[in-house]
Amino acid sequence: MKYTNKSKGVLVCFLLVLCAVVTVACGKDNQKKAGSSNDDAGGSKGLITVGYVQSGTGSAWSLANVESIQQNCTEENGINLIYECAEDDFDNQLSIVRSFIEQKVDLISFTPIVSEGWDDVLKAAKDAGIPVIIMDRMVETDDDTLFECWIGSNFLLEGYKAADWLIDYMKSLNSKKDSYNVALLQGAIGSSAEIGRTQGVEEMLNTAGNFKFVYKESGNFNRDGGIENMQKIIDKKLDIDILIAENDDMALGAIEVMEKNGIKPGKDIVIVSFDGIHDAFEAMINGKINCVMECNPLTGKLLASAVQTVMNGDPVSKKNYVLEELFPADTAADYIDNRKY
Ligand code: GYE
Repeated sequence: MKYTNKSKGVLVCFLLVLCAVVTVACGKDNQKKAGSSNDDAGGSKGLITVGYVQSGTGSAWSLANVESIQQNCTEENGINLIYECAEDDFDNQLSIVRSFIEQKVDLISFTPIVSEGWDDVLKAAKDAGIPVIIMDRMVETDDDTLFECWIGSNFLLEGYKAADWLIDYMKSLNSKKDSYNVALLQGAIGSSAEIGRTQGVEEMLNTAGNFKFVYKESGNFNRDGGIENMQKIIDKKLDIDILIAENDDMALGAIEVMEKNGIKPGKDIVIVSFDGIHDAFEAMINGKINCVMECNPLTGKLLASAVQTVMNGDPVSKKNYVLEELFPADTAADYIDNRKY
């Protein structure tokens, strides 16, 4: 069918680009210690002082991400990590980055809460001679000399893959309906994770033609957001066939509300979500989520390695995508025991 071929073509192109990028990813596993640490920031042991600010910790994914960064950016690996969390407040995040500049850390890293609005602070870091590594979400800037590299997920591809699975799955149900009502729970608006997933899902389902978005709101990537939005969907008496949640926490919140209202998640409403946290795998095994598109938070080792590469002055590829898989519910039991988050 026309839409399927077109959509799959886009998907294949992205997969090829992804493979190419991953093969050159993220420098070497460099064990050399860079001796140029900055004493003002407390790096007196010859360690590289890295100021890292996480966006927030409202999702199980972010907690796993923080843990991975803290476990890998260690003194043993030559790094003195100054960890901060911006609690999902963009102004707060900007001022934390500025304070890293004032402290004269050796390198700054952060997960941008939103993608726009970073140029000034990145210019200030550049003027101060402090290299920047961006993690997970991406910044929107015309000047990519403002940061050394980025390590994260291909959110657009995640959206395509999830929607591609959904199109095939809905076909396999052989329902008599000729159109499906979709509710989309977006992540934090303006974050590249939200922008990419929303675009991927919308593009592909709109091209398919038999999916209608009847509800589209942000649930801010957290459980309460899932609860509140599902309650609104019920209050508005929207008859939805499909819920797409841009992370598992929102899906799990929505599931709670469905169950309280006698709706069977995964059956009365098909549910697709993103991340792949342990609770989502359990929900898949219990038939409550139909498919999860993984987003890999275990990027701490890549960050530690990239820090060394950058501080050694070695070349590093600009964009480094992590590998991630799609898990339809019937595969969950095979993988749950090996999930690391
Ligand atoms: O999907 C979500 C988190 O930026 C990829 O942020 C990340 C997203 C992740 O809070 O759970």
